[in-house]
Amino acid sequence: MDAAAATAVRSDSKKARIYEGSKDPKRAAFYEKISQRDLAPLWEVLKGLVSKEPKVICDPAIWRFDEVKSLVIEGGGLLTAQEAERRVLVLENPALRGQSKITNSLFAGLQLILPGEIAGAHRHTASAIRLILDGEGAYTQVDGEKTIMKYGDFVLTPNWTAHDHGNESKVPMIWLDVLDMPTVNFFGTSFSEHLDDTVQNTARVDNDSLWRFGSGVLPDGTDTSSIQSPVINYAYERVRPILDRMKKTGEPDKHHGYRLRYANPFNGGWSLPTMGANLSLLPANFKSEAYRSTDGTIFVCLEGKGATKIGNETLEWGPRDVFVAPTWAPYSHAVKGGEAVLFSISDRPAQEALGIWRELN
Ligand code: GTQ
Repeated sequence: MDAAAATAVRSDSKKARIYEGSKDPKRAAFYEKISQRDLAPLWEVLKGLVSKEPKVICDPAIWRFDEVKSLVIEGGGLLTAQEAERRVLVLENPALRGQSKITNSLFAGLQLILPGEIAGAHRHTASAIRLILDGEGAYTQVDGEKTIMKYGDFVLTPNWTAHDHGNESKVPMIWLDVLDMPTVNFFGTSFSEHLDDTVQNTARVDNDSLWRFGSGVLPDGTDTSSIQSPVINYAYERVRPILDRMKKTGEPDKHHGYRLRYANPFNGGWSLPTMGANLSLLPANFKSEAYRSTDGTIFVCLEGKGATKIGNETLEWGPRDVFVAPTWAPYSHAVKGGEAVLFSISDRPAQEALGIWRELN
């Protein structure tokens, strides 16, 4: 196409009208002219691009388990896990409907596996975590390691690991999936593939990785260079008592209570490079001081009851409820009655790796 033809095509397109609204006719004409060459005036948009403080499209929101469980189960009557590949109801941030995002960088959903069902093996560049919320006894297999999942377990399927799920128990199982898909897609780096066998050839015994790497030792020959944790299931029954030990021996942090971090045992870093998770014990009637950070955070209540004020909104939560605090929104928790346990996850490791994470306390 010669230059004149290209200009003609472009002047037909909507792009040419972007800055038509400029009040100054000379500027408007200039914008129109440069638009023909796919150019635009930075000065019209600079304040939005380099804002004084984070400006994100993301609302505080809560999904109360008791209200959504019946809908998750109802979805189970519409199609099989196999048909769906992953039968998940997406937790869509109300400000980001239709984008499959709970925050700007993360996806979350509630996955259902009915007794006898299998969600076949696949792998993708997006990393996933599961937090088990309802039922007991279904498994996830990750690169040949099978783990049976129970309430509160934190299960990893890191980037490009083969994974499938199956339910050999007698009850439906529901868990929270959190994936970094929006992050991976932001970079345009999504790859995936289906794997032939629906069930992987399990070469390793159940919870092999926790046994190998969860006791402060390293078997000879272990390659410890991985930036993703080798532990597939941080079992709640092993992690939860650590919070009680912290409570017996120290004071709660004014923002986060007694909090631990799910770590990569090879290097003490986060369990995944794109998503970081914590578990907090908030003592009875604890009121946290307001806190804000640049990582929009997904919380899940595992025990107890309370309310979290996020900006001007207060969200009341109880066990299995999922709620989200947007980037840089100040939040504070108030426990109602006995102690509460909150799981949380965000994109903090990714922001830290890029040197852009900030907090204010
Ligand atoms: O279990 O592999 O919620 O691939 C979304 C995409 C779960 C999974 C989701 C997935 C999975």
